[in-house]
Amino acid sequence: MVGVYGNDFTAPDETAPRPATGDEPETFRALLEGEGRVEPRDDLPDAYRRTLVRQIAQHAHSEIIGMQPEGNWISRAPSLRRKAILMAKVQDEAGHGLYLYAAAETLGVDRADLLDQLHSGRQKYSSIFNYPTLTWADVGAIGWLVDGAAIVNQVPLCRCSYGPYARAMIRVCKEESFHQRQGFEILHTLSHGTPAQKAMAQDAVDRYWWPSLMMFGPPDDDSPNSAQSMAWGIKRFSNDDLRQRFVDMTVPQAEALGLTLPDPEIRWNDERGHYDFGEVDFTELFEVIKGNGPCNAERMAHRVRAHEDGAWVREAANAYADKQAARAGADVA
Ligand code: FAQ
Repeated sequence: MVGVYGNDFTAPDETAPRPATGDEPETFRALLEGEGRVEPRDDLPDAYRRTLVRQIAQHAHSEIIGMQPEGNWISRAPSLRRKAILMAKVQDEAGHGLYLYAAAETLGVDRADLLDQLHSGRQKYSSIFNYPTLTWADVGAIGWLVDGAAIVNQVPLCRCSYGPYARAMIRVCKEESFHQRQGFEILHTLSHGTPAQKAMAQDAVDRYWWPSLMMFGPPDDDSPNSAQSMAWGIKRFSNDDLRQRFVDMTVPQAEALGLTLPDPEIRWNDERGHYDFGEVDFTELFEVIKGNGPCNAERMAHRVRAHEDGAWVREAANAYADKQAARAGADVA
């Protein structure tokens, strides 16, 4: 599929029949085998539902926590134009979180419970948002690399077997595509500016490159969920395949920016038809996931505080909804 995002995600194993996965309703298996969409009304195996809730909730939490690193720069953006664009981008991330919570709710869970699980550390969010944004160039690096990685990961999710998740991803990917270009444009401006601006851009890329590769998750051999999620058509490509895809897409873009990637082992491999690249330090990923990244505590404290500060809004919205329902009831009577 060459999509509107310019990404070609066709792979030889794409149409291979998916393995049957044990005790599943016949209708569910038939849907998967026919590349149909599974909808909330369908008879879903409980394990499929739980896997989707886990992934969609983690994805939603990532979008919401992901507002923090860039939100940190809204008041310090270098021009009104940059500020307006950044505010729109951060607002888009909030919107993505909301579509995703809504998609998770179609699986019978409650958004408030998902947030409780995030706040108590029982559900995860993406490791990438535990790194600090030290300079304005970091906003460019996040747009280019983090949104770039998100697009590579999420375009295949537009064809996820679960309908509400797949449909939510279509708009999310269109917006991420704009985000990626704005990050590229920030870095392009800096790398063609003064030597100090170019150095700032290079430093941001040096710090964000390896954590961006970690966004795709552990290596395939060490990914407990991948095989089942691929068999169910939730994930269409493995973590390592997507990581490679991201490297292949990004290396020429770095050249266009006039910036280098902090990996001396990157080189084109004619035989493989891909770029080779150095080893990712997955112990860092596991440490960050465990809560030991540079900003985990700060991100969670800010999120919990924002949630508590917003309690009055939720109470007011509930009171209003109750009043409307009571009025509607009275009208019917
Ligand atoms: N960070 O067996 P696998 C964005 C966990 S959105 C933290 O391979 P799976 C937009 C994983 O949950 C970014 N945890 O797991 C934006 C699992 O733990 P569990 C978020 C990670 O699910 C841009 C365990 O490790 N995107 O950036 C990470 O098959 C800019 C074992 O891993 C999504 O969530 C990690 N990097 O594959 C916003 C996309 N990697 O649950 C603001 C949807 C792995 O068993 C600004 N999600 N873990 O306890 C996915 O595609 C998948 O869930 C993966 C992980 C690929 C992330």
